[in-house]
Amino acid sequence: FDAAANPNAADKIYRSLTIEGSVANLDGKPRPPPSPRLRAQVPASIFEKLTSPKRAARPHPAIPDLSSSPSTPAASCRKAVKFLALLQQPSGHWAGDYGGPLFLLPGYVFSCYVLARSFPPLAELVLPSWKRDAMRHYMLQHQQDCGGWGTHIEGPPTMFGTTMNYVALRLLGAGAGEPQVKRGREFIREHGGAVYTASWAKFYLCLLGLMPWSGHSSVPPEMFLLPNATPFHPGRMWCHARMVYLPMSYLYGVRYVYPGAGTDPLVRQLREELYTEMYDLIDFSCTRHLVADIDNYSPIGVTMKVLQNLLQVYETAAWLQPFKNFVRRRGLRFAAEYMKAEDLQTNYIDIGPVSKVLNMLSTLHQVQAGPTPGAISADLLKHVGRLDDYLWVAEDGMKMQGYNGSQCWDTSFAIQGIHEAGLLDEFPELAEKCYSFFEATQILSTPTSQSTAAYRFEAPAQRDKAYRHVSQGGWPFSTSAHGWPISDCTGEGLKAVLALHQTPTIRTKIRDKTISSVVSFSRLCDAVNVILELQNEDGGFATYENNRGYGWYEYLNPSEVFGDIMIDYSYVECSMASLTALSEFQKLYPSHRAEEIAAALAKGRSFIKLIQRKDGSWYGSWACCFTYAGWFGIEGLVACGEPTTSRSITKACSFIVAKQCPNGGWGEDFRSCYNKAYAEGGMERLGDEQGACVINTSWAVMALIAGGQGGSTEVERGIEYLMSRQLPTGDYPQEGIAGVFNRTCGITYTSYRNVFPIWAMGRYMKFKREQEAAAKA
Ligand code: LAN
Repeated sequence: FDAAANPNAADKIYRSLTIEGSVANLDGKPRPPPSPRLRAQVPASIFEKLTSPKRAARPHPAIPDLSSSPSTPAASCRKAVKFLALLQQPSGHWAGDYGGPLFLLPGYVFSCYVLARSFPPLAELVLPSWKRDAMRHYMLQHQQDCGGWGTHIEGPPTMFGTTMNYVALRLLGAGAGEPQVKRGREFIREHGGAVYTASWAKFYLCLLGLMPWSGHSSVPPEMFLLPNATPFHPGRMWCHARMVYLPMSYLYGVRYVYPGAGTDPLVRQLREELYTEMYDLIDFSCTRHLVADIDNYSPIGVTMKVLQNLLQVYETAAWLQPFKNFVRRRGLRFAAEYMKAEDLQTNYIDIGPVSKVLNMLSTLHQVQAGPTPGAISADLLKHVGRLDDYLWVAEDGMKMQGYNGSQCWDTSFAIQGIHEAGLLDEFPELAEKCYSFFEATQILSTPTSQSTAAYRFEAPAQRDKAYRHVSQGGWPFSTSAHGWPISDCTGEGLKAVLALHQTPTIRTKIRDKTISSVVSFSRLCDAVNVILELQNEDGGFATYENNRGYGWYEYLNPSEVFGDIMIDYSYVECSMASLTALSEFQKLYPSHRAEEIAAALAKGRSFIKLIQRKDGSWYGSWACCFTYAGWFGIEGLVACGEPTTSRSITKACSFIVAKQCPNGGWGEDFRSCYNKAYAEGGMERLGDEQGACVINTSWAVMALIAGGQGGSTEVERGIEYLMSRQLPTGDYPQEGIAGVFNRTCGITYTSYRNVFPIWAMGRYMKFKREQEAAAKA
């Protein structure tokens, strides 16, 4: 890394490195000496800056009062808000590292490598040397002692994670003889070679010319041409699975191989490095179903294997080819058009990081197969322009995030936490910036302006063509440019706006027209409409769309490494966020769609009870895990009118109480998500010595107070625990990975450690205020 030649990059990395460092300096204590590992890995020029005594001596002007150690929850909460306020971005949201998965950056590297090789003038844009170095740094940081990489940063090694990262490292310039690269290769070979990696990794190997397409099962784009009524039509799949298999089907359909593969010496070397036998001697048509045990979370069922074998006949039998070619052309045309619509609707961000890079490669293929293969198209450049949206630089290097950020989600929690603490008026600037963020982030119309004519979304028929749900009025997880609304993000966004509308400083500014852009009543109603439309038959709420398929689709899950990805299920989290928002809205606007909201709440209440486990717990799908879901379950039920004395709620509270650690905190291991059974005590290395951590403790405390147990000693001890874990700056330690998706992959939510303690303490203070008021009355 040549920092002198790349001052901007150096500065970017330097700033991200010092977010922690500068704050740590402020308590006046000398910083611990940097570890030899850091010293070895951080470029010397940056290292100097980081450790310079001049920097350590310079106090941050905005951080007040580092010496005081708060003795009450109110003081501790206020201090935490002050710290959080420092991290707010000028546009009103909180930005944070949304990394964790380790299979995303390699996909990014592969696509950019192919793009750069195809269009050398783009090379400096997509993979300049400073990015390559920062990415390599990240991969090397997360390699495990055994030589392998996990599917995510805290997971055990998998062939999926290892093959992806190994190949990416090599493409980024790491030499085959480097010790860490060697260890990675040994890991792959010890596990039988890359023929044992998971299917998604095989897909990338085929794209790069490191495996022939005969080694990959068929992903026919024709599946999109099936009548919509077909029970396993892709339009019924969970949108993330659909939008990943869409470009996969296109690239498989055209059998895309990186055009330079034949002449690239690296490809030749990798073909020898990745397998235990000589590449040319391997019969890849026999290795399609192979997968290492360490990857095989969702083994491919017999039904799917039979189907894949039948499809193989369809792909190869000579007598079928005229028919196949005929339908394939149509399938490919549909897939290309659908991808284009997605690109336009999301401003080339696309729904997620996997489809982003695969859509870009598909666009590249269209250019290469078009009349002027040497000309870079505008579409391609627009794709390139949105690549950086997914990148994040932190102390462990440059990574690809799980989304283009978690801006809206984090901000909606922050606002609700501060609101419940009764502190929004004390932070008027923060509140106003958040308000304009929510105003700007609400999705105002179903995306039309740039969409192709075929996919203009005004009419349901056109929406249906892209299998999309109504968007107008929803809030996204990240930004409005991304544009996919989500049930719970809409719910949390709506609650945040309602909280801001109740804040006197914001009310005054809206009345005096100092705030000019407001979330009008009709826009609130649009949000309510999105939520109501999203309620499933079972009374619950899924993520982006209604439930359109059946649980048995999982027998057709071809991914091996992920679980429960085939359809959009009803989740306790999405249900609670949607239902609490409806209930809050109804309290303020009792006459709008009153009967429908009441019916939705009643149905939602039955659903949440239905999915409660016998022991009183709920399984959490999107964060770790039973503690998270316990908060959602209890709060959701209460919002739907369930009395806190009901059996459901008392059982749920008892479950949580029973998990409290002796030191008053709560902690849950990531294995809970994977095994779907509460795993305690595994967090020692990431939480405190008893396995407790601040985020889980906050969720538990919030759940218990919502469940009517605010006066219990468990809650008091939880609050004391949170206070004891606060750092002198008002920050909290970053502990184990909190988020999860698809059962097996962890994902980092950096703001949780700041926001949830505020919310828990805020809720506790509110409880105390109400208790005192009741006593006086
Ligand atoms: C997310 C992030 C947000 C999350 C919540 C809103 C928190 C949740 O309550 C509902 C599900 C949702 C929207 C969610 C689903 C899965 C996502 C999109 C992610 C965890 C972010 C990344 C992940 C996506 C699937 C990663 C790409 C990987 C693939 C296997 C396609």
